[in-house]
Amino acid sequence: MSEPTSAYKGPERVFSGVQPTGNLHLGNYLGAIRKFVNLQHEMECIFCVVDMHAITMWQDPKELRAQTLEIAAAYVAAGIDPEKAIIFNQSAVSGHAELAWIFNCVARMGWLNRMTQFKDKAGKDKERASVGLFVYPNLMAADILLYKATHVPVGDDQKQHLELTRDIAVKFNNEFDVENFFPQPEPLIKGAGARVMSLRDGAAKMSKSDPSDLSRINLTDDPEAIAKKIKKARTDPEPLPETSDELKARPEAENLVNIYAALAGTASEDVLTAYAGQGFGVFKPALADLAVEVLSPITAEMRRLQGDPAFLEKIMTKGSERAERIATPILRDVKRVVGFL
Ligand code: AQP
Repeated sequence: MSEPTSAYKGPERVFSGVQPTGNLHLGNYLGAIRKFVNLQHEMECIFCVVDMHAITMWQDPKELRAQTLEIAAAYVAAGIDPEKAIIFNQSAVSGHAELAWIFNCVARMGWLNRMTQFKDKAGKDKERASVGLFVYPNLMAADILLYKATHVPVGDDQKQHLELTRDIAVKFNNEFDVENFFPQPEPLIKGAGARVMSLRDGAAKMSKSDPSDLSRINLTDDPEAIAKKIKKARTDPEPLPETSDELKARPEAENLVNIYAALAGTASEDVLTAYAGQGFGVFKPALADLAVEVLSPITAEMRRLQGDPAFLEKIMTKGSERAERIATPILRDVKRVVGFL
């Protein structure tokens, strides 16, 4: 486990979240949720369904509620033990919003102007984007630092936001002259699943909001859908090479090899050792079998849990009470440091 780089002496704690914006996919699973499952055995973990982040883009209220429960179901179905790790939804703990406001006053416009995700999501018409979408990274910093989390498992796309969180922590500590009050949280990004790309375009990340359902494997897909999407995945006519270096100019092929490696828990080199010289006619069915083997039990358990919303709501209520107990004294200290009466 990598160490947070500051001299922070508080307890080690993990925080991460997933937005309830629908179409939970293989990238969310390999880049984030699967890491959560492993980390719960190593340190105290807080896993959030970040519904306040979700509304930075329009969400239908009824769907938002259903999708919030879907993420909770995915967490538990993937193997997170709600008795051990804390599972809750962000809006249930008001400290997230309170600390985000303070960070809105710590972070600089110039820092946020550099955030590539805002540029991607706002698109060409930035004037029509919500203010919330612009200050999203400050809320993310608040999510993490409200619990003084030291480790944050995320996919590669969140690297820049994590750097901003660290900058906010440092600026707060320096400006208010409270050395090591906030830790500088360490991103946990590395690994074969850190950047799962679209099945239709090796240059774009697999994403919930991609209009093409063929671009992603959803955690709700049945085995037939998974096999069909992998069969239709864009590739090239060349057989698989012997080394990863030879895949560099073949992003779609590289993506499928990386997905196989991540699902199998092995290195891309090992996948190439097994499949070098084979074409996609052989590799794709093997990948589909593996994806079905790993994902089907999770999908089935998700469906079962979604049939019992009262159970999921109970987990979240208990989780939010546990989260609140950690956050309350930290937020009280923050307010004292800032000078609020
Ligand atoms: N393609 C990906 N590969 C690896 N990790 C990924 N993550 C997302 N996409 C990939 C990681 O999943 C976690 C939860 O993501 P999120 O729900 O907070 O939102 P996001 O990053 O905006 O994910 P999407 O699916 O791509 O949504 P849209 O389409 O709305 O942008 C994070 O840890 C993220 O890094």
